[in-house]
Amino acid sequence: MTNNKKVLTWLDEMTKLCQPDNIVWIDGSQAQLDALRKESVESGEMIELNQEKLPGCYLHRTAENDVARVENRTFICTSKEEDAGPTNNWMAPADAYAKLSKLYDGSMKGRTMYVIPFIMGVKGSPFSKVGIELTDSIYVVLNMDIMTRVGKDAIEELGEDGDFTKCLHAKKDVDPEERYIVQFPEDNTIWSINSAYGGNVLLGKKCLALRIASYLGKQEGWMAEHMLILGLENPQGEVHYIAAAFPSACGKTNLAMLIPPKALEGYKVWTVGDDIAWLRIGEDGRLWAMNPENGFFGVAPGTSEKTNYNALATTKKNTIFTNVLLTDEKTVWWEGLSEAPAHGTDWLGNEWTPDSGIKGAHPNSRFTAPARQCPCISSEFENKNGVPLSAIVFGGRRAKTAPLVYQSYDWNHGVFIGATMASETTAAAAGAVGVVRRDPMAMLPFCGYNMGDYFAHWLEMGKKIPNPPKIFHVNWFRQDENKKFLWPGFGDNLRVLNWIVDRCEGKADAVETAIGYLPKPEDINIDALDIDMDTLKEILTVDKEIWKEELKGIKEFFDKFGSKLPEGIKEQYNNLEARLG
Ligand code: GTP
Ligand code: SPV
Ligand code: MN
Repeated sequence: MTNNKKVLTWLDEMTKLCQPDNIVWIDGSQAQLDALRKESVESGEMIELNQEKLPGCYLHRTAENDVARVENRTFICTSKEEDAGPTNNWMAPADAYAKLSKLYDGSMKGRTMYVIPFIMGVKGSPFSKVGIELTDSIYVVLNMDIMTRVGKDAIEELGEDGDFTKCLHAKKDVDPEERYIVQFPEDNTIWSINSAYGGNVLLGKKCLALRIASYLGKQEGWMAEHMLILGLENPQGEVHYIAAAFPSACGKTNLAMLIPPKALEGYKVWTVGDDIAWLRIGEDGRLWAMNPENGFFGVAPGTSEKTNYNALATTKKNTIFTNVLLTDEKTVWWEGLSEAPAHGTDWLGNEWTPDSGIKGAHPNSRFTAPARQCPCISSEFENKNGVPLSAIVFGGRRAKTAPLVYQSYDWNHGVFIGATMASETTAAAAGAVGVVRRDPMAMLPFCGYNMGDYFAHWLEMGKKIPNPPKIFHVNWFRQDENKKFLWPGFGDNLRVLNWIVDRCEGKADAVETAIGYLPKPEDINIDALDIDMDTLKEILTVDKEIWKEELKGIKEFFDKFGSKLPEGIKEQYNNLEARLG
């Protein structure tokens, strides 16, 4: 398919290592993909769903031990350990290559190696990046086809001499003890082995578009962020673009596809992206965002017609479901979708009833769906330059501490707010759920270099953007004593976005507090909402004692970075400490 010598040399080397029986280039044609779908159904790797109700849809079950990203087995391999930093696992590149080469050695004997050329970004955009993933999994091929732009287009984009990210994946025996997700930023290389779960194996996504891309962005003067991008259109037809970083399973897909409540008729939200944003300074001096992905790899549980109609509509055709419940009529179900079916097959493949006492779908079960099928996809989704940002929003799950919304004093203070983000952990990564951890800019698991240098890069970017977006923080997850959410969330989050846009336009007032600008309660529209003024006031209060405790956690986290913590961040810390008194 290509004469690019770099590709051919690398392919030759990897073939010698993995020793597949066959090599198949993915050209992106429907005929080829159809044949692969058929093959995967025949082998049992995928289950064909009810083609009348869910045309082009399939179900895949992963191994029980392989249902989420594995952060403790994810490595950043830079020559110097300090370049990976205190928040990443590190191995010396030579050691990692040696260790993993042994695992890959002969791993594809008796199997087919698929060669998937793909583009992250729109073809022909100066901001796009090409990758090639080698894999022995058809599930990976079919998911990459949805999530990225695969085949001939990518080969053309690459050209005779272009550079690309070298991605190698082998499913091997899915052994959790020998599972590795390894990034070599200095070599533009990713090696993944012994997993078959999305985030660990769809190497264009977190591995390339965040870990490798964040490293490239630092060198090249741009940013790769774990952010959704949405366009908020007001009744006058004006659109403001907002990018928002929330940790995994904290509401990006939901916010990106928000449907306005009845009380706010005339507003409309357009989806540009739901997970990753690449940010660059435009010729007009604003910060522009583009979504490098071509599909959504979304959390299934909790997705319903009521909470996220648009996501659900997106998954009605050409979608791959991973680890959801299979109903007796070969459709899919998960907790939070609707009333439970009386009988079905759970994500482990066992017979299930609502009385089984276990969940029918895994809490991190997912759908992979083409972005273009989304009813509210933005007209700018394929714009080669992306969209200009009015606001950047950070957020997380905090039962107490963080108020519903607040605005930073300026860019540097906004970077500090991002750097001090914390959130309760979710099922998107292996490990305990519900534990508060620091997750700066929602990038803790995805920053491809020293996070201290990453903070410095954010501060540097601020100096170079003549007309930067305003920076905010939101928390949809404040709880009362009975752990009930105090804010209705979902579509009603638009009420908060409206205050944000009004602030960007200089239309709304604010109260100056120790942590930033907060809305006056009466400036948040709660028309026709089942929430009283007292509750709203409660979620808009800043408890100085809780925040003084918070400072301790922040300090402890920052201390890890030693001399890598930028002065600009220390200064912000000192300012906050002083304001809290
Ligand atoms: P990743 O794909 O892992 O990056 O996740 P995400 O950030 O896109 O999260 P997503 O939108 O899929 O939401 C994850 C879970 O949070 C789902 O179960 C949602 O139903 C729930 N959720 C989303 N928005 C809200 C909200 O405003 N309030 C409440 N209470 N729950 C929400
Ligand atoms: C996340 O965990 O933030 C995801 C899912 O978007 S995964 O692709 O598995 O990382
Ligand atoms: Mn994500």
